Amino acid sequence: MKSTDLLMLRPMMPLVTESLERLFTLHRPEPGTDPERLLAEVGPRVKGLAVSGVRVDGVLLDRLPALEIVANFGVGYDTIDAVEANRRGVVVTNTPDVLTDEVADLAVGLLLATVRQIPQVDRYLRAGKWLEKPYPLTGTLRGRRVGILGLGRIGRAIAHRLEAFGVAIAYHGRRPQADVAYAYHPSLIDLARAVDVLMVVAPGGPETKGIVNREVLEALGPEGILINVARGSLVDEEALIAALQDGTIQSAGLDVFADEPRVPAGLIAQEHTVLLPHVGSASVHTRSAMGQLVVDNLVSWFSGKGPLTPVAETPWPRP
Ligand code: 8YV
Repeated sequence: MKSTDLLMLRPMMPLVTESLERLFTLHRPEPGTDPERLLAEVGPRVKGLAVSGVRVDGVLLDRLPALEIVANFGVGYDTIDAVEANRRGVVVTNTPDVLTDEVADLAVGLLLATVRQIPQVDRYLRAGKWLEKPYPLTGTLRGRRVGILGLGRIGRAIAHRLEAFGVAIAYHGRRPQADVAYAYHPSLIDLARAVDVLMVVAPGGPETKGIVNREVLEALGPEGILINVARGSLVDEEALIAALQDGTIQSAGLDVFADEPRVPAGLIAQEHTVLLPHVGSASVHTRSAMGQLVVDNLVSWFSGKGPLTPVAETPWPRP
């Protein structure tokens, strides 16, 4: 394996970089140098690509004719054209399961923080305002109906946690799931009408771009809370800003944005939003498990044992 050439175009966590350097011939651009030069030099012999947030499309794949596998750090792989990779016989892997509980915990925390205004209350105390008067009464989770957009692994883990909070749970996804008792809504707008909390946990990419639009926010209504821990691309941010400004919905808790790390000023200006810098999986424990799974996928592949966690578009064994 040591003679196998791997490429890492952007820095990844030390656990990944150090393991791959030990086991393979890892190529990385020197800090401050143009990755283009490295690509021209080693691209033709690179067999494995380790990525986090790097766009992998036909243009990049053209530069990597010997590529066999793309190992993505993250369960979401909307930055990778997996259909195109499959067409070229390149396997794509992601990091499912190891982050499910962490992201679900964060999602529930973000919901509680948003509905009970926990960050705002903290700011209130620090500003010394408690000495003047108590913080105003907040909204509540009591009696709420929660809709989950995308009942995949993370969506289910969120629903499972929310059962303990005694809230009604419903969902929308491509199809109803036989093994859950939650109410299924065949369209997102129906789900939004039926609930007052919408939790976005569906994959990003062209199919889901902007599906949480003005109509959906109107259907969610003036008591409505939007929570997004998936991808910013699912939400029409302009429509969301307008909906928060004019009271179409009550508030939003967002861990993800359309153009990270840039966050629209129109969202930052809203005191009733809770905004997090994409930290759903960002604990030492879980990021280490994700990094290890990136390494393990590459090791398994180059040991001839196939990928451990191939994505749906590049099934293994090949059909
Ligand atoms: C990643 C994520 O850690 O897994 C995903 O899809 O969004 C995060 O858990 C992040 O994309 C890596 O920076």
